[in-house]
Amino acid sequence: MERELALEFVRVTEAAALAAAPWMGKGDKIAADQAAVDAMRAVFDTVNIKGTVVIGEGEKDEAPMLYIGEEIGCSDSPELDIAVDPVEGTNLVAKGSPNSLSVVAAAKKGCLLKTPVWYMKKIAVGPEANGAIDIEATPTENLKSVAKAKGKNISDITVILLERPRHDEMIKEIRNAGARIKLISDGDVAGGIATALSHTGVDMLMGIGGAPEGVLTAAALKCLGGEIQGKLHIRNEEEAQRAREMGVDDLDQIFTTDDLAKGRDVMFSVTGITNGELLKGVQYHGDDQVETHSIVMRSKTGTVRHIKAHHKISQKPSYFKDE
Ligand code: VTB
Ligand code: MG
Ligand code: MG
Repeated sequence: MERELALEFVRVTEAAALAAAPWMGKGDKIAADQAAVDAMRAVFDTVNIKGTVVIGEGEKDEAPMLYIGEEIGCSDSPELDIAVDPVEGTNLVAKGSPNSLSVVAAAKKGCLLKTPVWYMKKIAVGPEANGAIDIEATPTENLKSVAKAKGKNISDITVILLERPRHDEMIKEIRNAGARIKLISDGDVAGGIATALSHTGVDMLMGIGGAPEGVLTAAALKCLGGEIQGKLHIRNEEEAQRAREMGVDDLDQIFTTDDLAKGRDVMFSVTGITNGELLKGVQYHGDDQVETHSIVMRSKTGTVRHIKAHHKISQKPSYFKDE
């Protein structure tokens, strides 16, 4: 992938964030998502790639989405796999809660895992603890190993988890082990990326979240030098069947960062929608001035760019406006 594409992908996530942000706090997560999907699709259509959407993210929540298999971009090459989540955390936008993001990952064709089921058990860490996690081990064992790798006590480690009844046992064990916990209502992509950015104060992500979100997190962590391990969380025979049909012979397979996002050349762009510890959200300064905050990164070079942009909404196409 030409490096210039990184800037194009920032334009894509900026557009989706700018389209979703007017919906903050309006209680309508579908409208926020639809606005972001439309803007993302429109900007992708101006990018010189032959992209295929491998992750459109919306199935589980029956949300508006770019469709899996949808062709995007306006060129015959390069042929890329594209994974998107136009709004990761639609509830967060609807309520005005922190950490909603717009994200895009890109890699060479065939490199991003097409997730066969909706849920994935995950464990993720930043670069200092790369190599110190094992999804088959207990939370306590993982906490010990990550604390050691980071030169911390377990009591210094902060674990981020989705607040769900399915995590009750895990939460109990993490508390007993003495670590700190940050429970989130949605947004485990933000949680996964946070493990690799020291200013967030998050050391690990654990628990079961969306499988598409697992691939997106893997793409980001690959660029940041972190690690994720995932196992499909299969809830019934129908899902097991679907996974087998999509080529997963061993339903207990451990997916590594490289299995989820293959190859040396992965790009990832993320723009904040609502304010969060990862990124500031879209800021309205009046007088037609709107500010966005994004991070764009490439695994090939390991460059991580923080991009603050000022937009004049009146000079942009209509899909940026709250109509
Ligand atoms: C997570 C979270 C998403 O889904 O993946 C979660 O990151 C997992 O599913 O923002 P449940 O909500 O069903 O537990 C979201 O909350 C929504 O896609
Ligand atoms: Mg999502
Ligand atoms: Mg979404």
